[in-house]
Amino acid sequence: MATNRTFTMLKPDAVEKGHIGAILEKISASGFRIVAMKLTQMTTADAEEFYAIHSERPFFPELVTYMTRGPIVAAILEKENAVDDFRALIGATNPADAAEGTIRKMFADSISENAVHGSDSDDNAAIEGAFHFSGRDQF
Ligand code: YYY
Ligand code: MG
Repeated sequence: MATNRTFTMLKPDAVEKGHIGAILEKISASGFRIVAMKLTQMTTADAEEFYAIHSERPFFPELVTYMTRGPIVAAILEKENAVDDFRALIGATNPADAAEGTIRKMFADSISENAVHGSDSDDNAAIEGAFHFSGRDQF
């Protein structure tokens, strides 16, 4: 499988709890190269657009409030089989269902505040990376 990219966010709960360093350490130790990264904060419009696919779901208002309440770390990661391997590293959406050793199992408390985002396809990785970074930020 060729080297490719995924997109991640360390979400507001992870940043608030001081887990940026520990999560980045685990990401790096798992073989991902950080291609682009920044601390930023999403506006309501940003979060509504980023999660537009979930706009009709009952948890959507809570999701937008959560994702905008404080800083996040946005990053583009590179590795062979990046999308699938990163989804495996973060674990199930609900940390209660996530395997031991996964980032959500280690750092998340609930399905609604689950510490980290990982793209679910190569197409969405490209869309989500472009949402947060300009062409000049990427190399
Ligand atoms: O891709 P992933 O983050 O694992 O889950 P999605 O089904 O795409 O949902 C996005 C986001 O929405 C999830 O990370 C938390 C939140 N959410 C929720 O609060 N309650 C749910 N029942 C499902 C998802
Ligand atoms: Mg998803």
